[in-house]
Formats: sequence, C-alpha cells, structure tokens
Amino acid sequence: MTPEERFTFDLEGYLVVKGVLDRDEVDTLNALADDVWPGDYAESGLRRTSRVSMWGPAALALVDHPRALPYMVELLGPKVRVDHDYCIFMHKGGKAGRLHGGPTMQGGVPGDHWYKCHDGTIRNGLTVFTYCLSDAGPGDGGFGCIPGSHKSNYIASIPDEVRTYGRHPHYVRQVEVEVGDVIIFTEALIHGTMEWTAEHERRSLLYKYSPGHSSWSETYYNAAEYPDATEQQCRMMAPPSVGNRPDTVEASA
Ligand SMILES: O=C(O)CCC(=O)C(=O)O
Repeated sequence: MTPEERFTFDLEGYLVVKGVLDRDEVDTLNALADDVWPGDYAESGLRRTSRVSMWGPAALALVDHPRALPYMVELLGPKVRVDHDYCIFMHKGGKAGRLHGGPTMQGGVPGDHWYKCHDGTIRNGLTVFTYCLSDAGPGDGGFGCIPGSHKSNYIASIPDEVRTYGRHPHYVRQVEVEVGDVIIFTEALIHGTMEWTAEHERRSLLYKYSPGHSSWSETYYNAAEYPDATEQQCRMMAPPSVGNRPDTVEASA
C-alpha cells in the first residue's frame, strides 16, 4: 500500500483501488456469470449467490488476484485466509438490508468485527474485497458506508432511520466506482447496500478474508472442490489455525 492508501484506509475504513481488473478480465467474469448463473430478477431487484469462486478459472483467480494480494497481506497479516465469497447483482429499484457492521459492538451486541493499528501495522478481522463489474456514479447507489465509523465509540447512537436509508445525513457516503475497481473495506466499518437507482445493472463480486487464526463463516472452503487451485490458493482456503500455518505468500528464496 502506498502511504496515502494507508492513511486513507486508517482514516475512513475503506479504500477504492482503481483499475485492478482490466477489460478482458471484466468481460470474462461477466460472460461466466451469464453462463453459470443466468436467471431472472425477483421483484426485489436483487440477486445474490455464494461461492462465485467456483464459477470458473477467472473467478477462482480473484481469490488471490496479484493486484489485490499485497493489500490482503498488509491488512490481514501474512497468514490471511479466504473466508467466503458471493455476489450482489442489482436492477433499478433493488434494495438490500440496512447499514450494519461496525467495530466490536453492534448496538450493544458483540459483533466481532475489528480494526487495529499498532506501531505502524494495520490489522483487521473480516475484510472485504469487492470486484466491481459495473460503474457506480453519483447517486447510483450500491455500496454505502459511514467513513471513519470503524473507530467510532457511539455506533449505537446511529438513528434507525439512517440505518434504513430513510434519511441521508452528510456522514453516510455512497462510494463511487468504475468498472474494474476494487473496494476494500473492513467489516468494522458501518456499511450496507443502498438502493440501486441507475438504469444499468450493478454487478459486484465480494471476496471476504480473515486473519489466519479466525473464521467468520461457519463453513470452510474445501480445496478438493477446486482441482485447478494453485498451491497458494489452497493455503488461503485452509481452515483457520495459528500453529505451523505457512505464510500465504511463500517467501522467495
Ligand atoms: O456492496 C454492498 O452492497 C454491501 C455489502 C455488504 O453489506 C457486506 O459485505 O456486508
């Protein structure tokens, strides 16, 4: 990460990395989605499915995309593991849930999401890498958050009408992205899905990571289900552990 990226992530709890995917990668992923997961939108205007990493080689490659991997290691540590993955596709008018997440306690309930920075080292619990297959311009909706809330001490004071998007105070931000960008955010950030208002479809692929010792998901990957996974991807898919876990990225000799 550049010093400015580190500053921004520490300040706001998320980061947009521009142009991680090139046009070919985006086209391939879109074609895979159309092929493997065609289907109609329900009335909600929202489609979600998990394990998009199984769609094919281009989707598996996102587990440790070379442009994203250095951010994973820096934000989650050398033993970073992939926790779970899914996608969010939306049509105009699509809605999903409310602002959620947040540091440590979510409205009085332990949430087990966390962000720390100590002596220049950043560490996070569950952290998301969202590969954007569509633009989200001003007012389009999609990913929204309360920048800086990963360090807030008053999240229980966020009014319910704000969490449910009934009111849009200045401290809630819809994050603008272009095709190929990646949004990285800690789940310790208050975040959610804002109503999609654009004419074009929203397509986002979300890959979530945990430090080597922990898991958010109740189920783990089974590398045997990914015969084409590389050794590095298999290391990332291993169940959580600390003792003797090799580093995700092998030290070069
Ligand atoms: O990208 C989005 O729409 C928000 C995703 C979300 O809420 C989450 O990952 O928990």
